[in-house]
Amino acid sequence: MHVARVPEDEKRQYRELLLLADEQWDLVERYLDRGEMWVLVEDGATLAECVVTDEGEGVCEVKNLAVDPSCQRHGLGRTLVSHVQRTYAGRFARLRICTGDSPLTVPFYESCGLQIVRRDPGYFLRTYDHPIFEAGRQLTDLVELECSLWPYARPRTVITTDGEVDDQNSLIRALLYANDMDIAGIVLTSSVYHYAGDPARGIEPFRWTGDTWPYEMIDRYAACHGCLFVHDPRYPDPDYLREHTKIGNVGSVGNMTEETEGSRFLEELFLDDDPRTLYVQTWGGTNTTARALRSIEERYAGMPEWQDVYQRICDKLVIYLILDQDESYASYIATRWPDITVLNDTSNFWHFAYAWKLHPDELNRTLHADWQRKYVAPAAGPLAEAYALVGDGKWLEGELPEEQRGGDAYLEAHPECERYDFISEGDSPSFLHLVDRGLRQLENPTYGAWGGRFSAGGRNTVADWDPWSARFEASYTLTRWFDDIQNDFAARLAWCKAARYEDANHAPLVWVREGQDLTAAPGEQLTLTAAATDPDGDALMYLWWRYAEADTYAGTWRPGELEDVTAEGLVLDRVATPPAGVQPATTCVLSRDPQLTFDVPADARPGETFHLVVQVTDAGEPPLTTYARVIVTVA
Ligand SMILES: [Ca+2]
Ligand SMILES: [Ca+2]
Repeated sequence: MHVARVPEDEKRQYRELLLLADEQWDLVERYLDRGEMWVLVEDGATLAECVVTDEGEGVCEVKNLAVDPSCQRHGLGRTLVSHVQRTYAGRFARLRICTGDSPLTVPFYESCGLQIVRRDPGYFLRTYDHPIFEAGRQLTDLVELECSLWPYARPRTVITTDGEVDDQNSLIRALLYANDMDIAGIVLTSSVYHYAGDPARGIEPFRWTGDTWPYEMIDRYAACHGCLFVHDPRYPDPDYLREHTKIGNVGSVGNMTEETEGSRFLEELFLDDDPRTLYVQTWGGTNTTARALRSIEERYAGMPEWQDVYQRICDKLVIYLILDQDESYASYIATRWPDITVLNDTSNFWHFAYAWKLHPDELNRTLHADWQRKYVAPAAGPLAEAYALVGDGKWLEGELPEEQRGGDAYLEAHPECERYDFISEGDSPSFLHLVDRGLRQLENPTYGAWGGRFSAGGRNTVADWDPWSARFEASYTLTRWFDDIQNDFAARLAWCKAARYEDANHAPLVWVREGQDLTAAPGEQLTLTAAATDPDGDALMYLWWRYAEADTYAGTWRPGELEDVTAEGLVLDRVATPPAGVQPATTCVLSRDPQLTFDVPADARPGETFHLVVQVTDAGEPPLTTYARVIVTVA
């Protein structure tokens, strides 16, 4: 089952379905040509359709939504509404749906997140030339519902990268998520680990892998784009990505003395009038970002508009740091732009990087050679072919001999490694944080999701209970998701070669009938009902659990100060072990059914929260998981 756009000259082939939603053809004709039409297709049969129009002033409207009578009440209408919300979020601010005042449709649209904003009494009597009946009742009033599309907008982001082997792997994965993020650009930068050299200053290159590799990765993406587009029409055009890939300050560590193509590009992005948050992913040094900010400061400081420019940029940027890879953050950004929000991953990333082997097989099995060979084999397409694995024979131009993890010499020197083991994607948490699979982390990074969980101050100094090591670990806020993250990656690699939608797996769509922001009194019993559809019709497995570490309920023990785990002068993790006899607040499974009853503890205090997550995993290959998080606030 998939959603497809109907070509302009084929819209009238769906007359029967269109009339199901709007039974007077001359009224359908009023909007059909100016609308975009979408259909839900399974095995060549059209099961549902909708038409979306541009109503001006940032509003789009679903004018006509019909589900074939043979398959109503199976979540197909919801799939289409969800598709419209995600697809139009970047272009419109609000979604409007007008419908008859019917007990069938109004509660349905309300459960899709829309709210009644207006009623038009007598509309159906005035507009149609015959009485319209629905659910055995004659329709008289029109009900207008709306929702903001901002929550559905794809996060806007720019990637800055220093070109290490694991950056190259991260870019492959990032390109496979180019449908779920709005990638504003890719900028090459230097770091303490990698720089291109600067002959004028007598600086030799160090571990520099060149400046053509991002373009080569985009060429590979281009070779897959036709297939990827079948699986999600939001994958951007490869030419767009090429044009938005720039070379920044790469000559030396922390260099921000001169403007470059990359710094000028970032400067324009920071100053543009797109009101969305711009996530600046920092896979290397912050120096090109810092140069862009300095150029803005030099241009505006001392001018009347400076305070406005400063505030606008501080409100707009979120800099996601993977380690501090040069001095420019501390010496310039933190001092001159202290109000910019920073998400600072100072240690968790190591565990999706070179430290992944510290964990037991139960946790990291999807990083082992046998899993990689199965899903990331070169046969999986042009992007998988470029993905670097231990001992795979790849040689990275410019990199040091001892860092050539693709070579046999590396395997000999590292007997703990197996050929085709995962190498690293240490920078990927910076965009895994942006992948919204229902965990709501973009509302608040303390909630935790695929990019890990952060303190209120934006640092990875909070910990989750790791059942394998029986202690709280900051890294477990990231490693707990490994299987879901990796299976999702494998499915997208399969999309690269699957020319037909039905030839690959797609994740389920999940919602909770009672809503996702609930209030309850101490001692109250809540009943929650999860529902889901799978685009492939796969069987679904439900699991409700309480993400206790993300709660604010004070009734159970959680760690305060964490202890640093260090190796070779680097902080690898932050951990805590509860005192003997203390029962820590940890994740616990609550139900394996779609329905959950949850008793709010009697000692819960007003304002405290409970995070209840339902995860739904399909029976596809590889199995894919989507979540819905319900936050219960104590009244
Ligand atoms: Ca890097
Ligand atoms: Ca599926």
